[in-house]
Amino acid sequence: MPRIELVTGDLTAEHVDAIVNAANSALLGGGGVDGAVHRAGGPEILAECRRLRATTLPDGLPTGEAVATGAGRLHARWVIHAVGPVWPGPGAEADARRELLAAAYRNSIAVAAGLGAASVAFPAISAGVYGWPADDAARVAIATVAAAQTAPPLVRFVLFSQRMHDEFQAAAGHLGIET
Ligand code: AR6
Repeated sequence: MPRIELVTGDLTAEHVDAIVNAANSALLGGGGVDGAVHRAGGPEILAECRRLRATTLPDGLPTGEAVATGAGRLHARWVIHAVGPVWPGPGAEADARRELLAAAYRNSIAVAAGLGAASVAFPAISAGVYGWPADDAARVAIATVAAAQTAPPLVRFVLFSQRMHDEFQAAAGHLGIET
């Protein structure tokens, strides 16, 4: 199990091997973390995303999957673009999509480990524009990362607000995971 750290702050200021971007299937930028990553990282990241779309991912990156690019001007070697699901509202569909949210974390961790990253920083995937409730998003994030078989030794969750940090702290406490 990786060491898990929870911090409040801006993901794009992280000094880690890999930064995970909460992207969308088009991989061509957007708001939230995605906008911040492309703004801070510069045009190289978008150029690489466009190349991926023109070659291996003509239909975009499916929800739950992850793919790496370089990190441009960010203090990282790679950006791992992951696509979380949109919150559908409570009910059966939420249960199905929760698995896709877990997959977004699992696949990002697998890509980071495959690259040989020693550290990876995550935002709270799906918990912004995609509307996933913060407590649920935090539980899925922490439980999935803690269960990862092969993971970088350090996983940092970089939460944008104290409230989100508190949710992650509570989830870790609930699951008995030290941070
Ligand atoms: N550092 C850390 N966390 C941040 C930052 C930042 N710089 N900026 C926002 N957050 P979101 P999603 C938090 O919306 O819900 C985009 O348009 C934010 O407060 O970035 O997966 C994409 O292109 C929230 O807690 O991602 C997609 O279309 C969390 O990061 C769509 O939004 C995730 O919010 C993806 O939506």
